[in-house]
Amino acid sequence: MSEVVTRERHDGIAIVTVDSPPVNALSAAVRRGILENVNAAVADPEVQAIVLTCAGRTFIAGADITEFGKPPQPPALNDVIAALENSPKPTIAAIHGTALGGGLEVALGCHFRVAVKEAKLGLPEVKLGLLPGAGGTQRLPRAVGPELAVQMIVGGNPIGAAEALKHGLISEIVEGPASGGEAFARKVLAEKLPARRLRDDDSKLAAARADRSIFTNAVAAMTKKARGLEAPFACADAIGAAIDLPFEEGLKKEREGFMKLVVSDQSKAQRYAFFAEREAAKVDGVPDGTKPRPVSRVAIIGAGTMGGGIAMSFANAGIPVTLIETGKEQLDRGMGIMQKNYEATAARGGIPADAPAKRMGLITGMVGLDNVKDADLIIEAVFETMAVKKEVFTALDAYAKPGAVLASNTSYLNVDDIAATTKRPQDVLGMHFFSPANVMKLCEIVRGAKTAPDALLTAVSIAKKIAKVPVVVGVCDGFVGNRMLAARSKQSEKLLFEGAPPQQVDAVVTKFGMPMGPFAMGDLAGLDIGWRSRKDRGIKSEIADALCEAGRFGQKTGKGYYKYEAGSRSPLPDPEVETLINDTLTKLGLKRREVSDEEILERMMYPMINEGARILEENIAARPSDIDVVWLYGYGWPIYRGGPMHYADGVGLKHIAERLSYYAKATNDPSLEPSPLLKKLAAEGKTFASLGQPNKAAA
Ligand code: T1G
Repeated sequence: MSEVVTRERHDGIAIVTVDSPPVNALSAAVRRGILENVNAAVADPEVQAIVLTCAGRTFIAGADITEFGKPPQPPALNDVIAALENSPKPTIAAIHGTALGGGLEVALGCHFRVAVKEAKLGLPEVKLGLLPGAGGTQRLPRAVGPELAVQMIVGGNPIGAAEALKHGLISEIVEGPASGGEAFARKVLAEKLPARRLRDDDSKLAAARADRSIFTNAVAAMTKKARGLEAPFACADAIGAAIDLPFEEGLKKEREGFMKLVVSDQSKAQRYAFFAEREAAKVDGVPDGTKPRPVSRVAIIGAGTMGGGIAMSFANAGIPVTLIETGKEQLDRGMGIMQKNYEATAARGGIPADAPAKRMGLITGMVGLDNVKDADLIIEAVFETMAVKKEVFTALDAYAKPGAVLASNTSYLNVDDIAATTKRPQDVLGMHFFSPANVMKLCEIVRGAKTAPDALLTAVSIAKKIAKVPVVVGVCDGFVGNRMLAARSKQSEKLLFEGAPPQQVDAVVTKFGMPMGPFAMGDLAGLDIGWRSRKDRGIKSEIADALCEAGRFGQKTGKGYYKYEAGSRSPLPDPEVETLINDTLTKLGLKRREVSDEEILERMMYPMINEGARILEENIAARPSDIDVVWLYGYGWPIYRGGPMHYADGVGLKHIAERLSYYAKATNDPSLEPSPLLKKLAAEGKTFASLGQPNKAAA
């Protein structure tokens, strides 16, 4: 195996270089290599200073997550860091790309840090359900002060080189990392700059030691949205130990906190989700060497809510967009809404003040489908009926240039039927964005029967480029996410008829960790949408129909399953709804019963999992983890539970199959019978993960 760490000496300066693609993660070999080369440089009388740098695209991006859950191999990361920190010769970390997690902790062990201007520095362990376990919670507060340390560690987001310089995390912004590091090393020697061990310098802790509210206020601000998560609070405790205790004792507290989190179900789920997201972008069944088609201009058909949100996603990534409408009035309305959205974000500091103008400058509004001719990718986001889609795709077939990829944003219509209206079905696929499309990260890439492999790769790679999380799905009603949601909605509807009030069902689902329950979601989307579609299909749903007949469409009418105070979006239980449900059930001759929270949770989750198993049987999703990625990034499934299929493995498929069989009989609903795949795995005592787990997540 090639050397993952090498050492050169340039006129008295030792350059230790890590070269372990793809991200120079701190595998055992890398840790060993750094330690051996630093010790050798310290022992080399010709060496006056030591620079640690990395080859490839980034400085060390953290511990090697694939090693978690396996027996630890020496040397421990803390020993590697101690060698740098206790070196009698100045040690300098020269940073490019992203110095993250253990990577930044190694740099914090050095006496100096320098970085190129595009570099990012962070401790994102909290996003893996962990805390920095190699001194980060003790050294970072000493480097930048407790407030920024809380933001970086509890929030988990990196800062740029300029901010790092401003707060004293780095000493200088340099050109090339290695050459810049070497030049800085010469400066340290020439100017006899004192080598500073962060562990010896508590000066930046003094204010918080004098007034702990500086720390507690920062923690309160950063844990506001940490509902249900363990790691953010453990991170805060470890930083608190840096304020309250001497360095070595603080390090012990950090270690204790880390060892607890690393074996927790939450961290295992969050590490699983990290790899699942990356696995999902690897498309099965594509011939080796297939390349995505180049995309330099995108056209979006429809400037409504979805079209506008999609256009913003591309503009945010700096990709020019032609936004097309049938009439100037609709176009102007759509452009106006995007402009307002950008200005509102800028006003609250979410984007720079000049961003609205820059991004709107990338969106060209046009009337008429013939304006798609320069586009390499065309995304249709028009009215959700097959008739309209077919009309649009027939026109696109005529106007779009050869090789342009034609994508429909349909949320459930048959992409093969849409493709069949064109002479180029190989260029047609679905790109199902989730509303609001400029915010939600999930993009279901719907692979048609005739979609060409390079067209598919084009959609996947452009989705990643606009910071979406692509998941390739097959053609069926609702694809993956909405198909499973339908299974849950059927049960939530039935629970109403059996006696569970909407607020009880929603409370169980939100307590589980979902952002919203099914009935509050219905009020948000608008109950009239489902009502119209049921009437078109001649289907009755007496309670929902009664609500709509009473003009209760949800938030848009100030009342639906809940009532809403003027100007508020928080759902309030409404006695009128209680009466309406009772009257409807009396009319139907149905008696209500007490339904337990446990039953509600099982009937919310297990039918979805069963539908997920059917989706795998039908090859609509390639892996169970793809289904989890859909729910994590499209529906707000709590990251610390990993996704429905990961959650099912934790509950146990045998138990789930038994409960589904019970409910199938108890509620006379054969659709609840466990699917063949679920039955088979349960009988064999296997897990969904046994079907193909993201290949790096630890067991
Ligand atoms: N360990 C192992 N593999 C990793 C990895 C890591 N830390 N980071 C990335 N990879 C793999 C990834 O799976 C993918 O593999 C490839 O590298 C490219 O990644 C002790 C305990 C660095 C910003 O959390 O945020 O340090 O799919 O597709 O979009 O306190 O990777 O190609 O086979 O994401 O350019 C803390 C995690 C660890 C950083 C690059 N560090 N990584 O993004 O590429 S815990 C992190 C990232 C820790 C210490 C604690 C990103 C990136 P494959 P990619 P990218």
